Amino acid sequence: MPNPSLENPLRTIWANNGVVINGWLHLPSSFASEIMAHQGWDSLTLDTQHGPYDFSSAVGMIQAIQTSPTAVVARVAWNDPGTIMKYLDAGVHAIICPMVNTRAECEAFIGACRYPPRGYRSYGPTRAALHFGPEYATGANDFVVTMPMIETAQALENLEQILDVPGVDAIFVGPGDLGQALYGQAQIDRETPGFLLTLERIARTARVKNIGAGIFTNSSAYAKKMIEIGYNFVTISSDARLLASAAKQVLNEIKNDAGQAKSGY
Ligand code: 3PY
Ligand code: MG
Repeated sequence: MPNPSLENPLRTIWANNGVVINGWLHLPSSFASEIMAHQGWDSLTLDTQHGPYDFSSAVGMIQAIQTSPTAVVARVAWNDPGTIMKYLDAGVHAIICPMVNTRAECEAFIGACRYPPRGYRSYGPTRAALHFGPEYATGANDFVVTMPMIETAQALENLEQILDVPGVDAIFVGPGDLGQALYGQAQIDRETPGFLLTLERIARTARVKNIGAGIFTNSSAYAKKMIEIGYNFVTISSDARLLASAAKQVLNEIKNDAGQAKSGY
């Protein structure tokens, strides 16, 4: 489904004060990604940091998602310009970058996503220009959405400086790593009151600066709570978890059992 208008659905939803509902992909399968893409998610994120797949599988997943109108996001494995640029050239709409802790790290991330003079992205939009059309390179700086992750104690300390880097479109909170840093234990959908206040403060700080706020959750109930406290990009669960929980549910029903689904993270 080529998109010659170079309209990024994330920007359109945010411009209309909406919330992006994002799915998360851990299964190294273009068919699984294609199935997810046709369920109505606004965007799907390839978690290339923790998903067990390589770049060529990821390209197949991007192609499969782009048989639908769903936007594609890559969560890169690290703040590495070469990898960020490869995913952009492969045709993703947005990059989520883990572990951005300082203003300088954020500047390096944003610069990798923008062509000169706004950054230092190297020219070569192989698949991106095929999919989005020949005007891709001229429009890319305004098209690509950048999302540095806030998921360490240092990033919390430097929140204002990170948010003030020109070109940051939204931050993305990693509650697992942030909980590990603050409480010594990773936990998604944490209800600790102090943690909820921290999440609220992060969203408020971003929204005051007209920057989006994203977060990972494991349930629609927690995602709704995050929307209420100001998040406008919510991830819910993952393809692996959804598969495991649906399989476990039918097995529990037929066996009259109450076993818990197992899916790893
Ligand atoms: C985290 O929770 O730390 C993430 O990176 C998102 O799952
Ligand atoms: Mg993390």
